[in-house]
Amino acid sequence: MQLPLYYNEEEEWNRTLLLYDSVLREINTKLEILNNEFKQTHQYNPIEHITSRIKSPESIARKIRKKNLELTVENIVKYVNDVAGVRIICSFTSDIYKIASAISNQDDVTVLRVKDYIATPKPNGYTSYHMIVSIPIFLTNDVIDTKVEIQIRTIAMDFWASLEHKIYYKFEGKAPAGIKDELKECANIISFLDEKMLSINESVKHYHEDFNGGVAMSSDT
Ligand code: 0O2
Repeated sequence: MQLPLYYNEEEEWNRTLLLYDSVLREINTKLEILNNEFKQTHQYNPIEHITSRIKSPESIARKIRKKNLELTVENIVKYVNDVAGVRIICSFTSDIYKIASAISNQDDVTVLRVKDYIATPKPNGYTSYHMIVSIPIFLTNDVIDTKVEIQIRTIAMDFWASLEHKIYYKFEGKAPAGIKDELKECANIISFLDEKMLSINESVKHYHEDFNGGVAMSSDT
């Protein structure tokens, strides 16, 4: 589907899409570099995988309608923060905050908004860390700050969100209370699993430190 924009806005929209495509490339490169650096320094990579997308025209139009706005390029750029979106799937909850701070600390990244649904989950149980950032895109004669939404979550959080999205979609947002309760219960189990996995990982790290320390000591003596 094409966005039903005014005919004279087509060229502007194509230029805007080029910016969104560019910002996804920029953020993906940044993440790849961070992951490689982490792998080299700590012998493990915090990022399991990354997906990115440009929001579908239907979804952009829906969001603009929900905000009671006219469908213009100006309104999309100003009010739809997640036209460009990247989702980072991490191993452990602690990785989420490490990655978020490594991104925020970069000089060319401006953090516009943070929604920490891990510290404060949504009432339905949804957890994830969301950031809206802007990154400058260098064109021939212009530098244009372009927004991208970054969602960071663990494998378990992603598992829940993907399935909840499918189930909820089937009910067109009007899932019966019983289903909602069961989904919430699953979210609690997911959160327990994440905590458990993190704690196992911490124990393994201590075990390694002790073991390596022990080896070093015994080779010293
Ligand atoms: P899609 O298809 O993922 O793009 P805003 O207009 O930015 O102020 P918004 O969009 O509600 O407000 O922002 P928020 O809260 O940061 O959440 C936006 C995105 O987070 C959603 O995008 C989903 O991807 C995800 N999300 C938020 N809540 C839920 C939830 O309860 N369940 C699931 N599965 N995902 C959620 P979109 O635009 O809905 O869809």
